[in-house]
Amino acid sequence: MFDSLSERLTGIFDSLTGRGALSEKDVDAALREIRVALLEADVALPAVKDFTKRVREKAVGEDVIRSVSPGQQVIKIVHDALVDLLGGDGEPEGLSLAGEPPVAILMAGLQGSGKTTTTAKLAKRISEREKKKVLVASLDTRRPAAMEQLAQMAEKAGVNCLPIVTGQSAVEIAKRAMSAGRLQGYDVVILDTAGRTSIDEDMMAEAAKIADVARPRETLLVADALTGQDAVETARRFDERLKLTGLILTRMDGDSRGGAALSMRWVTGLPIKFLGVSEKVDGLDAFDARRLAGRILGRGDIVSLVERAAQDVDQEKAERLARKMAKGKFDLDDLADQLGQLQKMGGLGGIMGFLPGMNKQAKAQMAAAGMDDRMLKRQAAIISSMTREERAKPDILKASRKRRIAAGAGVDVPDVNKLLKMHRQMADMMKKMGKKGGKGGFPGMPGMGGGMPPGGMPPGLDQAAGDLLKGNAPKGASLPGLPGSGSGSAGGLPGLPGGKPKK
Ligand SMILES: Nc1nc2c(ncn2[C@@H]2O[C@H](COP(=O)(O)OP(=O)(O)O)[C@@H](O)[C@H]2O)c(=O)[nH]1
Ligand SMILES: [Mg+2]
Repeated sequence: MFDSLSERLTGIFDSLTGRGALSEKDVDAALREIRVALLEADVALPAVKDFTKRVREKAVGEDVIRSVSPGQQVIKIVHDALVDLLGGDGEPEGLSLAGEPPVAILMAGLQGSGKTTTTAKLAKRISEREKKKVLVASLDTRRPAAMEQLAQMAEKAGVNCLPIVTGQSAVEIAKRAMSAGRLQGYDVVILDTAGRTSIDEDMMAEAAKIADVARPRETLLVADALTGQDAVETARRFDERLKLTGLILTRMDGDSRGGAALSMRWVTGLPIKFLGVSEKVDGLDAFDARRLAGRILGRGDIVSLVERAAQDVDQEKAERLARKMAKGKFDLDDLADQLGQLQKMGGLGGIMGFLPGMNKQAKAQMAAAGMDDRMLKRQAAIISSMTREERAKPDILKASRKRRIAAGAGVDVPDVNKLLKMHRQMADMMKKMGKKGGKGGFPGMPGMGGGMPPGGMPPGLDQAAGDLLKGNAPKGASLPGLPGSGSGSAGGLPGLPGGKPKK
């Protein structure tokens, strides 16, 4: 999702990051690129204009000029503006189902947008999470198999479907559904309507009549995330006629360019309530503006990663580790601490999601290299299967001990060897760096650098991640975009093939 847009924006921000100060000219240059990227992602022009204007107002200002790292600041501004545009930071708006039952939910949208599928998904969600009794009804009299389709999906979702009576009009079915809902004690009735391939007056008139009969508490426009510039027009037309209360974007699992979500939200001001993420009945996610903005930007929320890192790093531990390292000591307990820290921060997956340039390809490479959270857990398990003495002096680990440890951790001896090798390499490097002296200050260990170098990773992360990557990445696999591994680090990071972030 959003890959083209996110990669584009990542490229733009890479050129901003790390520069001393941002002039108005810099901001305008960045905004031009953002504009093109958004347009290419099929965001509607007026939405693009509005968005870039907002960003410019905030970016060209004292805050940015005075801040330590203007590039980061602009990223944060763009990110916040995106979050804002997508509906803000608060709790995602759920469905409003209060009132005298049965409460009706009307599903509207073009044909093939995913109304029927989403009807079943919503029914499942409401009956399971809110413990409500849900009835679904198909008002699609146009397609012969449509009613049968909903009946089948309702069964999968574990909810009841209004029995099919042939020959009734959509409005008649709506009436029947509401009275069945009343008589049979349903809390919620979801009405799945017929769409058209394009907006026409017939469809709108029918939907409006259904709304009159059912008085829906929620009228949700279901739209395919793959629709491009049409999204604005569709949303506007439906909104004019139907008093929509929310949007649902489907096929977010697909190759969506993301423009539709932005434009529809922008033109209607309606909350995006859910995202459809698969064809299955459980493929419905609550909408989360921050998460989506992070994905659009492709660099996640660097700011919150930094905050999280600061929170989670145990200062005392970090200082103790720093002292040990200065003496050239880094034992397996220290490594276990580092692994634990990585895990606390959301595991590798969580961290990678935050890093710029981690596109699909890089993620696939990582997966191929076995770089996943299972590996982190496995490594932690290996260390915890060692005695205290073994952890302090890994040199005493001979074959029989390794076999015992492997059995204890549920891994094979080569896994133990791999971990020991990784530790040795880390320890060697640290010794080297310790000898180089200086006042700490090299990036890589928690608490040493004190703050994050512009464009770099939070302290501790790059080192740990770099070394974790080492010895696991297949030959030739390049992992673009791990910042902080570039020119700045004393001693470099042997673990990262192609150390500089990919441009
Ligand atoms: N991958 C994916 N497919 C979906 C999603 N929602 C719906 N579909 C598929 O889109 C097609 C049309 O969906 P349907 O519910 O029949 O659309 P309707 O004409 O609006 O009722 C079906 O093949 C669905 O399985 C989704 O979130 N992800
Ligand atoms: Mg349908």
